[in-house]
Amino acid sequence: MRTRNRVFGLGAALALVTALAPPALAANPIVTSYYTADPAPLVVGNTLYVYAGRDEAPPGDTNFRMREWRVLSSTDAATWTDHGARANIATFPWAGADAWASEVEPRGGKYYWYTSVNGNGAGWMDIGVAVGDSPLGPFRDAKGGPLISDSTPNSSGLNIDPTVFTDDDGQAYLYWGGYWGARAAKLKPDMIELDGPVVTPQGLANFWEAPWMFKRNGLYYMVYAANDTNGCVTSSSHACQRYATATSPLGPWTHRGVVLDQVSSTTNHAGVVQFNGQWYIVYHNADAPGGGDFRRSVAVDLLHFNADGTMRKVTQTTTGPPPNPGTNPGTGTNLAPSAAASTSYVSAWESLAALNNGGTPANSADRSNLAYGNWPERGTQWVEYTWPTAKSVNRVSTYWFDDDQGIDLPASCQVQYWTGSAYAPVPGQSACGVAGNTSNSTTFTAVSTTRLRLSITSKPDFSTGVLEWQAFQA
Ligand code: FUB
Repeated sequence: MRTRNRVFGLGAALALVTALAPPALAANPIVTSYYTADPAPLVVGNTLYVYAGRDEAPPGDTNFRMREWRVLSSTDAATWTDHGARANIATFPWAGADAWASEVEPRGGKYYWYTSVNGNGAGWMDIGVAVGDSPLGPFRDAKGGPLISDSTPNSSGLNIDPTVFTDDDGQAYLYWGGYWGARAAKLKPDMIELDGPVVTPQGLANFWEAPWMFKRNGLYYMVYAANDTNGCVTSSSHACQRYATATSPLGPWTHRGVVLDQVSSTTNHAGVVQFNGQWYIVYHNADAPGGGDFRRSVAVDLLHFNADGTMRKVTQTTTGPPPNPGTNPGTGTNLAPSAAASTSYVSAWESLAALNNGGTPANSADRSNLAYGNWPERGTQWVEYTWPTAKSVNRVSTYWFDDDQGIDLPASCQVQYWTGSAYAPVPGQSACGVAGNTSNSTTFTAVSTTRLRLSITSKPDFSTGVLEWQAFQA
């Protein structure tokens, strides 16, 4: 255990540790190396997360083969980092198959992952809840059994496709359903129990499955899959996305029309989110090479509203949306996710992956998205990003780690770059800030380099650490 002010006599062996960042992906579909379905977007800080199932059906199979839920993230809605599977059927010991559509809802610093999963009890699909302390987990079963099952009074004919919405007053609502049976219920503040009866929402015309709820300018919106041939699809084996609005969260709903036409897969499942001031629709299709109805792929496109609050029909693209890094200080095109991180030293129980995993710390002691620390080393240590090709960089942002034990805020820092033959301070750099509980931005004259280094000098008797280090494209 580390203790502040304790003197440690360990040597300062220099260890080079390299953690390869996950691959960055771009354009639609946003992943083509495997198949993804049923996307659910979530914005946390300056990061857009997408939670999605994985289609594992071999070519020609006509069943869903789905065993895990995966996470992708982006800081510009155009370039994606794959965080792999973060939950699977085994997350729910009472379940046995069918990792279908899911959605994550934050509350009280925790992240609740509502999933469609085939329980081992009577009936078919259930809704389970996993919980984690960060958007990337780790996630564990939050309830020990289904939140919704066929034995839930007034449940849907197919208990799938949860969407959870939390209103401004803190009341959370669960909507779900398939086989034309939309259902809704309030959730208790613990997010794992219903607070009152299951109701049948009114006005969701031609509802088939896949509800997604959000609020904009005081108006509630429900986007959902429909499969009628009355302006929706050419054949009822396909689906479009219709939407309805309401002035209260449980309706009644007023149908407004089709927002997303049928896609290249028979199923059509979407989520809507605002990120960096722009609205997006995240959905799936069958457009990846070798794709099909059971080999689907997630896509992202722009979503536009008219002045009266109605939505314009989405233009489905293969390019995806343009990069939207935002305009707030601390945002921009962050090149860190595409870099490999290395360091002079990392403590065995801490992680270099913290540097560029897209975490948005709540404070300098928040290690919910991992923390890099170099205890028991003192003096000057460094962390570094390496890119396979030269990048033009003119700003970094550093969120320092302070565990109130052996790791403290540094005494000073300096940003350096590889000139091709040596490390040199980046030219014209502004003060390298060492404040806690905030992002410290350092600007400099743009350099073109394959390696950017943050040299960190500790206070006497302390080591140093970093929660997130961003490097921005010039
Ligand atoms: O992915 C399995 C099921 O297909 C989902 O739960 C539905 O929404 C449909 O996309």
